Amino acid sequence: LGEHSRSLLVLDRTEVPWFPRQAWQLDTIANRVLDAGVDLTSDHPGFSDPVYRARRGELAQIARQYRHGETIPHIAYMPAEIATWSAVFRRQDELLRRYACREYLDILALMKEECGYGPESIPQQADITRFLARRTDFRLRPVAGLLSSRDFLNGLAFRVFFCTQYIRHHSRPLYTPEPDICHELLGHAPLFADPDFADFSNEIGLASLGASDEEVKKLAACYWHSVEFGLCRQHAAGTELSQEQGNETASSIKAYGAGLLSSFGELEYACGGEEGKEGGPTFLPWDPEVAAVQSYPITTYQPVYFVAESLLDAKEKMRRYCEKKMSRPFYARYMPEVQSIWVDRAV
Ligand code: HBI
Ligand code: FE
Repeated sequence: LGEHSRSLLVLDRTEVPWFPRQAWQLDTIANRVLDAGVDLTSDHPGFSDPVYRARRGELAQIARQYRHGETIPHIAYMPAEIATWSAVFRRQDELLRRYACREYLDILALMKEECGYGPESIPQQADITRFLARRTDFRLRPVAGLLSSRDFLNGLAFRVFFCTQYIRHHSRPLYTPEPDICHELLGHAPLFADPDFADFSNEIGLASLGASDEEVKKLAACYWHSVEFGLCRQHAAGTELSQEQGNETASSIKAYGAGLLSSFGELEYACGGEEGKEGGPTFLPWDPEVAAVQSYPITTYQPVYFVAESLLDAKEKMRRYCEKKMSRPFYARYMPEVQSIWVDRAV
């Protein structure tokens, strides 16, 4: 288990890909970034800006030095970075009121009070982590860049979200080719304070431990169609009453996926149109079995969105899928008291 390479474990005479069983082992995973987070490609908006590149290097270094359990270091963001955040925050804040799910909006309001969310300054990961840990035992942890699907999802098994600390280039505040703090803090962080969403994320993470490459690919697709681009129905207050009376159900489709919540254009595209409109996206009911094999573009708006009945519905369907579909010969459970994975053999 001390090995850090991609070796195999033998569990119940079956070979299983290595996976972390204790939270400190996430330190190894966190530094296996696919792109160093600093080698920008020539089409990146910050490619020919030496100041931006140096800053990226600095933040990547802070992430690399971080060890599990430490307080996340305070980052002194520069005026140019704060200006970019402000532009994104102001624009998004207004749109979110119209298209984000209720759970997200309730939590965002709390985070404005308790975590320094607002247009004036960039919230600190340490403050967000304290907020999340108190509510759902979820945590953010700094990471220098993109991880493999397996490594990234393995973190969720420990209720840990690998979170970048840099911001997109100021020349294009509405565009980023990679996750940045606007995406992580506005898109992802708030919903980890929702118990159902937190458990949902944890569920995908646990299923990824020791899963086959093919299974990881399916889990990553489920993650994409939910945590990144998921929609859920929201029933207006008093709906139960009107349903009893046989009236039409007043429901609307709202966003809970981070890729939508942090994107100006796509949020409106996914939630602003009429369902079934010509030329608009396709909406399918949330079904992990279908989502697992539904292909997706990563550089354009999604042609297909999955709509859950609620965050609880999203979680329960995901749990059932994981119980039924994972081929590995054991159950994995997260034990929060000792921040370890309990492995139990299947019978
Ligand atoms: N790595 N750092 C980081 N952040 C992500 O959001 C991320 C990742 N690796 C893979 C990934 N997301 C997803 O697209 C899925 O493959 C899990
Ligand atoms: Fe994301």
